[in-house]
Amino acid sequence: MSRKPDKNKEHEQEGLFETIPKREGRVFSTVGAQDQLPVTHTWAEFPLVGKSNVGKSSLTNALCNAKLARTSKDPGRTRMIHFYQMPVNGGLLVDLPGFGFHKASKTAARKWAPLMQAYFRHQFPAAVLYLQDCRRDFSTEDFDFVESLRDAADVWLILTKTDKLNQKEFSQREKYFAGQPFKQRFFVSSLKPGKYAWKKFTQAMLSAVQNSQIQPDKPL
Ligand SMILES: Nc1nc2c(ncn2[C@@H]2O[C@H](COP(=O)(O)OP(=O)(O)O)[C@@H](O)[C@H]2O)c(=O)[nH]1
Ligand SMILES: [Mg+2]
Repeated sequence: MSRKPDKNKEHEQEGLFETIPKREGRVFSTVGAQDQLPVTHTWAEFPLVGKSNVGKSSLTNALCNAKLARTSKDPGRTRMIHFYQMPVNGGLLVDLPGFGFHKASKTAARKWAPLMQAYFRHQFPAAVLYLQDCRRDFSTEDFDFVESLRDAADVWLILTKTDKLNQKEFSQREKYFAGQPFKQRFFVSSLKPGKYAWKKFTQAMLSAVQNSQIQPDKPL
């Protein structure tokens, strides 16, 4: 009797770090003001954007194979822009301050917003990683924010905390997000790197890093 292949099991069989070498990333720089933004022309840069607590720091750590970014149950802890060097040549992750629902004071929030705007004015991301908890629907606030990001770069939808879904919920959420306007969409879990669409996601990042290093003006 032949058994139907189990979709989630297939994902499980994907190697843990087939695409990202099992070396550790490292801190590249930490920036608290606009004039401290680093010059990164020779790097492919991936800013992580999303609400506080969505899993930006956890994803950074999972992609860097190291505990570099502070994760927290207390939303709104990241007040600076943190640049991390991925364990692949030329890839940078950028942990941006989370937006919305933070407990910090209004004054502090006003101070971070210009820093985020300055980031998108000065840097040229290979792709913006827009993180969304896979259990949550999009709000108008999310859509407005995504639309404003599209001017800066390609926006990839990264669905976090996929490990929280059972198989039935997983297919429901797949359907929901398939109806949303994103060219690239990946279900991931930072607790279980290697599962779900981890491999596709890391491969897409590696391709983007390689493409950004091809300089067409340069004679071969
Ligand atoms: N189950 C599960 N929890 C996660 C995952 N990613 C992050 N978390 C948890 O969500 C909380 C917020 O994560 P954090 O990375 O600090 O979010 P940030 O505010 O966007 O940087 C922490 O308690 C994490 O342990 C995931 O993939 N699966
Ligand atoms: Mg964080």
